[in-house]
Amino acid sequence: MMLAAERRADREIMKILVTGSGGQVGQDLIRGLLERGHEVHGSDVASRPSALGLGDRELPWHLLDVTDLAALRRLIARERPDIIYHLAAILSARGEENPGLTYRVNQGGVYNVLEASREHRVSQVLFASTIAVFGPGLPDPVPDDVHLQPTTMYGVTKVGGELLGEYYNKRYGLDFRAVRFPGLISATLPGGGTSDYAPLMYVESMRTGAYEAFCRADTRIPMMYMPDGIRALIELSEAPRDRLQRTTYNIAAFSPTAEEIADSVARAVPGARITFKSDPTRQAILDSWPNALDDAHARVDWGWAPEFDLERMTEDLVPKLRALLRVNAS
Ligand code: VAH
Repeated sequence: MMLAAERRADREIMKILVTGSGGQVGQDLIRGLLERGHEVHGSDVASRPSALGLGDRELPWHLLDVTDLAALRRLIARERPDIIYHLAAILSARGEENPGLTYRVNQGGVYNVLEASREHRVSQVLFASTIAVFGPGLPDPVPDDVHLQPTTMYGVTKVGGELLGEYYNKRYGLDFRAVRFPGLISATLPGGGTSDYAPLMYVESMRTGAYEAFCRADTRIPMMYMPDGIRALIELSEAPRDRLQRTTYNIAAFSPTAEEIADSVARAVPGARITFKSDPTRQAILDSWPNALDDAHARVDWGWAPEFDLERMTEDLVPKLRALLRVNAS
């Protein structure tokens, strides 16, 4: 059911609101949605990053604190989006520094988005969940349906978000869809994530020639190149509802050790020196996460398949980062 949408060529053009637009996923998602011809509105507690290179005409921007339900109601009533991508969240490592704020932003924020979407008949809500919903002692690879015992407040709030979304789907018919992201690697730097050692290997090796990773060399978690992550969210949104047997899906790409990532970087960035010095707090979080995911349901229900492995990612990312760092250096 499309509200205020119009059909064009091969897809329906939608009006889309993205929360957490200034974050690592948000900036690349916005570019992907604009490339598909959608009308996109950005929102965040911060102003539009200049790095986006977009003005008000291409990307209207709304200052929004997702913990403020009244403000969210006003924005949705005024803009009438067809779809909301809800990305706003405090990530795992930063979340442990202030669990109370993380609960209010992450858990309160997802409740507010679902409630305002229900009230204003938003036709679909996409939610960025994460492998942080999983705790220790799970099978390898980890399937979709296992006991969820996260060790971080971030993980707890993402389990809550998945369950709330399922409730709003069953109780009110809200079309809620979510993917559990692996650690995402991109040129847009993340902030406060425990998987950040991976993108930082690329950025710091190119910026300074060296990087000391805060994890052991044998640390292995599921990873994904951002273009695959963005395509997964959009393809899940575009999937026919009657194909979907669940509301939340594991998605996987590759599961390298930190040392394997470092070796890939060193082959592409000659002279790069990457070392390892495990930080106990962040290592404990990493060790509680899966080594690998089973994403069979996503592949069967809506045709998910990654396009990048570690080497293809390195080949694509390093030139982009070189250009970006040269621009920022000038
Ligand atoms: C984090 N980048 O590190 C996020 C992600 C799988 C990790 O959810 O918190």
